[in-house]
Amino acid sequence: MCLFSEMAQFEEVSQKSKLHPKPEGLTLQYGTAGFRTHAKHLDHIMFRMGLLATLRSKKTKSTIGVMVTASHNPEEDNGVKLIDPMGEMVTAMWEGYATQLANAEQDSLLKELKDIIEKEDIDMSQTASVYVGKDTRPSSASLSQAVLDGVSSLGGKTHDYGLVTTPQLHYMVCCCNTHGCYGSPTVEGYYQKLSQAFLQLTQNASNRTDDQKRLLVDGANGIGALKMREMEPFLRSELQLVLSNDGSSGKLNHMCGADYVKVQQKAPQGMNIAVGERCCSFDGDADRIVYYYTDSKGCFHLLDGDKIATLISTYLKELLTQAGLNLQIAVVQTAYANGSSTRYLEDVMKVAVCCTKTGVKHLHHAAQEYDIGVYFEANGHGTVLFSKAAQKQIQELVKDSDTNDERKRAVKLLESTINLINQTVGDAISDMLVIEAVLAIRGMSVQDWDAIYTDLPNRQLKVTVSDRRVIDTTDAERRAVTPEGLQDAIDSLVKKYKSARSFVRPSGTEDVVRVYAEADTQENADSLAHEVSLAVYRLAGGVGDEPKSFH
Ligand code: NG1
Ligand code: ZN
Repeated sequence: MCLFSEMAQFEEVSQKSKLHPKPEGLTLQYGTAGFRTHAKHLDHIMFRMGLLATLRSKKTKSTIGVMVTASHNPEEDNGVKLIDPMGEMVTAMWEGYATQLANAEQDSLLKELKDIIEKEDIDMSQTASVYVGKDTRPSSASLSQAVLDGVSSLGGKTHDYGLVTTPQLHYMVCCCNTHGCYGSPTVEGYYQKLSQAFLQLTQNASNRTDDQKRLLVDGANGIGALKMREMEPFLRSELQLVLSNDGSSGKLNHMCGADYVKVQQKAPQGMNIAVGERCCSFDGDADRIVYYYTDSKGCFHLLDGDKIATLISTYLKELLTQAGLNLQIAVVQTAYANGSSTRYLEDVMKVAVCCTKTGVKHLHHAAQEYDIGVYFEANGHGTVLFSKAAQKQIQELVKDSDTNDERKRAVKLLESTINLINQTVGDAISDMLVIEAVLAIRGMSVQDWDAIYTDLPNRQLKVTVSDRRVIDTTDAERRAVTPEGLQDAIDSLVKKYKSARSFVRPSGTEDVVRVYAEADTQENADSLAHEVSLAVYRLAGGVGDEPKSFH
């Protein structure tokens, strides 16, 4: 590009950025899942993320995605996530650039932009393409317009997908950059790919009654509900959805959605649940899902990410055996995984289990190390990754005319399961269809699934300290290295209880220290969590009142 046109481009950025001014002094971090805060602070961030996505696109010579959403946060918040060429989350290096660009004061924006261009040696004459999507928040329309403005001010091309779920946008980006190999980059293409795979799988489940096909879905009053309505006709009544919290009256994520159900351990409001009925909840941008039901005694049963990982990995392992395929399967969890799930997977299922730091990008990376990597956070965000070699072996076996019927059936099921899974990122719609298909094929009720193992009672608490960075952890966040004495204190508290475990870590999304405890009874889990909270409060600079006991 000639110097003159490059200068003209920067002039355009400079002019346009004045329409999206940064409030002086405001600093934000690209956190665990992008920028996230009250929507009123985000206009400049969105414009600048449009700029950064354009640079990333020029650098990678691929289409990049920008999703405007704050997931499970309250409706007043918003946020933005960047999507890399294969549909995965943007790399750590570029997360750093995102923070750098977001926090540049108005008069140094161009300087920071040029700094990134220089460091990454970006050819500014390269074309750029950015896909943009948004959730249903009232603020999302103007914020996504700010992203589009950012891209066009640097001369990038945009495709505005409008209202889509986060995983749908990840899927589009992957489809585009793989030139259609992953599917066609349209919302309709997504529905077609997933529903076809789902219908193929459920053909293997005989005599399902309407009751078995019925599923109650809590859409968190968000984008997931809207997209399920669109997708429903593609499923040809093989799944009979009863949608509630569909956004027609209630507020996004308010007393509903996956995060509410997981943290409160109770059913969402706005849903009429009969005894034993199978229910699930999406979060606000439909990248997380949890299942649940209520028993005849009125007891609430949650089937979280750990139960989902167990169901799916058990099913896949069985198919691999039947297909006679020697592929290594592993489950990736975090320290928040219930101890019972880890024990069941390792001791009974003989599946390799690996533990990573909190945050899906860590799980995603770890899962890429195996032929088949099943990863889920306890909160219901997760998916399954199949290595290229594993997919090739499966596809070749499907075509092999020498295989017997049992092997053929198993390998065809594996092939359809791969097509049903959104491998780019955790996807509530895709995960839901996989779970429904597995339950149907294995003839299992939600109660049978729940009975695979019993969760250890657990409790999660938060402690406010003056600086949460004083806590440093190791061993996938399961042990605290600093402050001195904290880990010793936790160790001696844990010894007082049966089947107990506890750890603490600074949150990556809130200004708190999280405390997790599990033990043989709920009362013991609660006491242990409280005692560990007190240790954090005393040894890590607690502020405000001392943590209070539950009982
Ligand atoms: P932090 O705040 O770092 O614990 C939370 C969740 C993560 C992840 C991120 C991003 C828990 C205990 N933590 O992280 O699993 O989903 O938010 O949304 O659920
Ligand atoms: Zn989400």
